[in-house]
Order: sequence, then structure tokens, then C-alpha cells
Amino acid sequence: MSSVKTYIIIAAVVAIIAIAAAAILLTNNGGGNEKEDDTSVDSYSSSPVLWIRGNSDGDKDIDADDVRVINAVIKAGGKAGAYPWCDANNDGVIDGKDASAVQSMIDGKATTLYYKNIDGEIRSFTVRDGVNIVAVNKCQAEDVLIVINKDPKSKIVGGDQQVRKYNNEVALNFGTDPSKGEVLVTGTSNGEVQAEVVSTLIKTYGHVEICLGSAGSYGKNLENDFGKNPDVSIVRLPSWEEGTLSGVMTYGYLFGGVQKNSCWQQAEKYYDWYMSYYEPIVKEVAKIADKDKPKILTVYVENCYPGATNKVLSKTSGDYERSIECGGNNVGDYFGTGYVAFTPEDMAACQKTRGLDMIIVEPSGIYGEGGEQAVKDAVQLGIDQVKGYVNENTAIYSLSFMVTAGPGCPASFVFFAKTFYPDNAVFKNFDTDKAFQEYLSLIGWADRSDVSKICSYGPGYPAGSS
Ligand SMILES: [Ca+2]
Ligand SMILES: [Ca+2]
Ligand SMILES: [Ca+2]
Repeated sequence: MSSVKTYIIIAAVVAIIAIAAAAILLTNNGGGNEKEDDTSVDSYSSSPVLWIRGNSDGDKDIDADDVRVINAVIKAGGKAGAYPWCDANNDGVIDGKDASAVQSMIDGKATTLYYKNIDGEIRSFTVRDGVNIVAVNKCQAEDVLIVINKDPKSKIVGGDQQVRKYNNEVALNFGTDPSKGEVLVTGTSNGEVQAEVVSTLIKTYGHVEICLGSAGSYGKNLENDFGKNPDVSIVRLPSWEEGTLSGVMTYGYLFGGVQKNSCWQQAEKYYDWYMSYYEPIVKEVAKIADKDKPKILTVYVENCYPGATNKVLSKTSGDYERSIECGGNNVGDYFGTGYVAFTPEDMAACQKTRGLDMIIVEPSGIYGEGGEQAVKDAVQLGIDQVKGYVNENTAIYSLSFMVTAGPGCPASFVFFAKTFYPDNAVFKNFDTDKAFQEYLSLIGWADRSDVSKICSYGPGYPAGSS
């Protein structure tokens, strides 16, 4: 996880440097027609935020800047091994065909796009006039809903067991008959995609685009079953936390044939929204010394959702790094790595040894109606677990699962930043509930009355305890 986060920061910094460099060159020449020759290989980025080959400058879009970078690399004799993102047609050499390929993307005429997936593999994507999505994992469903929500030709036609479980949120019409427009469930367990369901969907819709995470966890047999089927695109992209940004961006540009329809515009809107919070937060956090950061833990607690037990989300769990990024001194590494079981005694020992100012209880499965109560209940369950063991000045909060994982995560970044640093002048201008509402608008749910308006609740422990 941390490497993904580091990459986003690097990508953002590289993009800023690239823009600054371009601005200087423009100034020196007074703008004008020389721009093409001014772009140098230094404008190339090896860590694009949009994972489509041809996005050579690493920024959020594919445009004339990328053509210029490719031409500069050609001029300098650059090889595909050193400049893989310039190899837009994925044939192993960088030449005029790559500049043409990017130009065809800009013109909305590209038929095949190459992108890097979450497993680090380069895959091709066939551009379609509208996509028929199979969404595997609720975060993937949210990602694709953001990019397709303004495109009348695109829809979700299948979802895995988890998407169905959280259907309160995504509000799909699950059933057994795709000819009636019903959405099929793809298997009996989370992440499972049965071949016969995919075959049924192909028969109904002609082609399907299956959106999911890494091959190790989701739809494990898909490449074996459908890897060579031209009617199936298996698109494996990140879909939660910081990786969400690249996932949404890349989906938007693939589904939108780069410039063809509203999908890529939705992706760019998402980028701008994400960065409007993420960039200032990271910038402010960089000014704060570790010793001045609040000591925090993110945890699951017993009965938070069916089957939930006490677990610290410690180093490498994903959530650990997220709270660090937003300025928390996460002491989860006291417990080890990953999702680690804890007892109230462990929690007391952690507070004594490392310090503990704040506990964030992760709720789960709290979409639609009852969401607000679930967030409040999570705080109470947290109190029940640590009362008498942890100092009563330890603030306990909870957040809606709609913002702790998946593309709504900038709302949780805002919550973390504001809660960790209530006196920070920049963070004072942010509003967690407003950020959540902005997310609901982006995904097309602004008018839904069944989506809980509440995003966060707390602190629960100091008030009403003793
Ligand atoms: Ca650009
Ligand atoms: Ca670009
Ligand atoms: Ca090439």
C-alpha cells in the first residue's frame, strides 16, 4: 500500500515540476509556435497517475503535451525500456507510430488502448460505444458508477456477492434475467466470478467489461476462461484508498475511448475533487513533526458488523498508511502488521508504552437506511470494548464505510485532517459533510433520500462516560 501512496505523491510532484518547466520554456520563448521543439525528455514521467500508455508526461490526461514528449524522446533516441509510457501502441519501440497513436486518442479515433493493470501487466482494451460492466467488489462498483453515470450507453450488468450484499448503496436491480435488464450476481462468495454467468452476459449484451482488483484475490480464473475472448475485457485496477485515483482515472479514459464520451470528463472531475483536498492536506502534514502528531489507532471492534472481532488495522493493512498520510501518528505498528487481534489489555499497554490519543472505529456494511445509526453504534461499541482500560480522554470516532474505503475516501481525508488538527487554518476551511455531499453528487446520488447524510460521529468516549 505505501508504495502506491508514495507513487501518487511522486506523480503529483512530477506533474507540478513538469508544468513549472513548461511554463518557464513558454516564458522564455514568449509562447508561440516553438512550443513543440521546446518539450524535452525531462517532461517525461515514469509514474503517471493515469495508467494508459501514451500518457507520457504523467499528468491526469492525454493531450498534445504527451505527443510532444513522445517526439522529444524519439529525437533523443530514447528506447521503450527507459520510456515505457511513450510506447503508446505497445510494440516495444518508440517511433512516429506512437505519436500517431496518441493523436488518434486525442481525436477520439483510437480503437485499442494499452494500460498497466494493478498486477503490473500491460493489457489491451477494446474501445466500445458504451460498456457493460461486471463490478467485482463494492469499491469497484462505486468507481465505475462515477465514470459512467452521465453516459446513457453504459451500465452495470453484473456484480459479485459483495456488491449484492451492499446493494442498499449501489441500488442495482439484481435478478436472474438479463433480458429484462436485471443485474446478475456473479458467484456465491465475494470476488467470485463464475464463467457461466459471464457467458450468459456475453450472449445478452455482446460484450462485457469485467472490473476488479488483483488476480490473486478477484475472479481468479477469468484470464484462463476469457483471456482470449475478444468480447470480454478483464480490467484489473485499484479501487480503494489512494489507488482509487488511478483506478477512476484509468477507467474513465478506457471507457471513454480517451476523448469520446463523458466517462473521461467524469474521471477528470473526480481528479480535481480528489486533489482539492488531498494536495493541501499532504502539504500541511509535511510541515508537522512526528512528535507533534496525535497518536491514533484504527480498529474494528466486536459486533461492529456480523462476525466482526477486535482488530487493529496496523502496518500494511492499508488503513494504517491512510491515517498517517492525513497527519496521524499511527501507533498500530505496536501490534504488528496487517489486521491484528487485540484485547482491552493490549490496548491499555499500547497507551502506556506508545501513547494513544484517538481511536477510530471502522464500521462496515452501513449503506442506505440506518447508516447514521450504524456510525453512532460503532462509537458505542468501541467504548464498550476499551472502557476501564484506556484513558477516558482518548477520543473515539467512527466514519461511514462509504468514505473509509472506495472513491469517497477524500471525505475521510478531510475528517482525519480536521480531527487531528482542529486549529489548522487550512483544514478549518474544509467541511467533512460537505465533502461527502460532493462525493454523492459526483457519483449521481445527490438526490437519493435513502443514503445517510451522516459521514462521521464522535468523540464518544469523553462525553457521557465515567
Ligand atoms: Ca496534459
Ligand atoms: Ca498526459
Ligand atoms: Ca511503439
